[in-house]
Amino acid sequence: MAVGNVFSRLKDRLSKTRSLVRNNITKLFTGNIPLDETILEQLEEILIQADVGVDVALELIEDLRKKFPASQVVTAEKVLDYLKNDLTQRLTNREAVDDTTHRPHVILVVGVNGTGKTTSIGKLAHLYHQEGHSVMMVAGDTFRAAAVNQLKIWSERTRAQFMHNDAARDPSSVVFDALQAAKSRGTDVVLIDTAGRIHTQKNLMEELKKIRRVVQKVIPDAPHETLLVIDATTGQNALIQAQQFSEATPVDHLFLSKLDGTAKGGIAIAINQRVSIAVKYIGIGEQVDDIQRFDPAVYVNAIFEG
Ligand SMILES: Nc1nc2c(ncn2[C@@H]2O[C@H](COP(=O)(O)OP(=O)(O)OP(=O)(O)O)[C@@H](O)[C@H]2O)c(=O)[nH]1
Ligand SMILES: [Mg+2]
Repeated sequence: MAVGNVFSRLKDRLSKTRSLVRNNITKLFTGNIPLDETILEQLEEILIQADVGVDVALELIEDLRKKFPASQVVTAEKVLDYLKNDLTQRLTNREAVDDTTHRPHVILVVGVNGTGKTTSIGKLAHLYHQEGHSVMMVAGDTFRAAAVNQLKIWSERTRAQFMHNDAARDPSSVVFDALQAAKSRGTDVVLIDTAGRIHTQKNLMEELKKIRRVVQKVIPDAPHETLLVIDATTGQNALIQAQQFSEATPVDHLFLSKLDGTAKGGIAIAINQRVSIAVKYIGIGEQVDDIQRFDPAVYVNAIFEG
């Protein structure tokens, strides 16, 4: 897809966050309003509602206060433009590693229940397939019977190899078999689905450790990437989840899902500011191609630009 299309699609999918930010700020400034304390407070409220985080919102407001004297009449576009540039300067560009030199390149997908792990695996398979890689999906969620079938459907949609074991209660055995098969077949990318879990569930976190050990038994330097999927619609909870989960188990990158369904899209910015792990991908819908690489500056533009 051409870059321009990607950007307009992102703008479109972020429309809930965009309209919260742009429409409300535009409304504030109808009729040549000076940027006084009342307006600044309302601006702060809008930014907090969009989940950019309280500290980021306060800093932005402080910058606005310094930049524009209280008596000065400003337009909404001027304020939006200032916020966009100010935020862009604050963004941290964390390099998300993109190394697919291993064969197979093993990606372990983890996260809390219902955040979008299985769906995101479908999208990743599509992405890798488009780049010419052969892909294998591994049904490591042996908790729910429906989970295996859900992944199978995604494998059919994306023409990915599919590995499962209906008899296995322990995901490690499926993972072991799958990786051996991937090695002997020369598969490029292996995506391992896992059951949803909360970082405080000791047994389930132990299970993840065991999966990692088994992966390493077959391929010593794997998993090459552990992706934590977090649900943007949970707002500030998503940020807390990212912090707590990554303290409990190794995580390389974040996949921030469901940004299309929320006005809390500022959470991507809050995460960029507060979490040391990079958001690598964003999910912007339920279809196979509703995935984009996360570029913080492009993202801020998509929210603030007219
Ligand atoms: N709108 C929207 N919906 C999404 C996105 N990603 C996932 N979903 C939806 O979120 C719901 C849960 O997705 P799953 O992929 O099943 O989540 P999961 O993390 O695998 O769930 P468990 O395996 O039960 O822990 C489904 O209805 C998906 O269609 C997204 O980017 N946008
Ligand atoms: Mg799942």
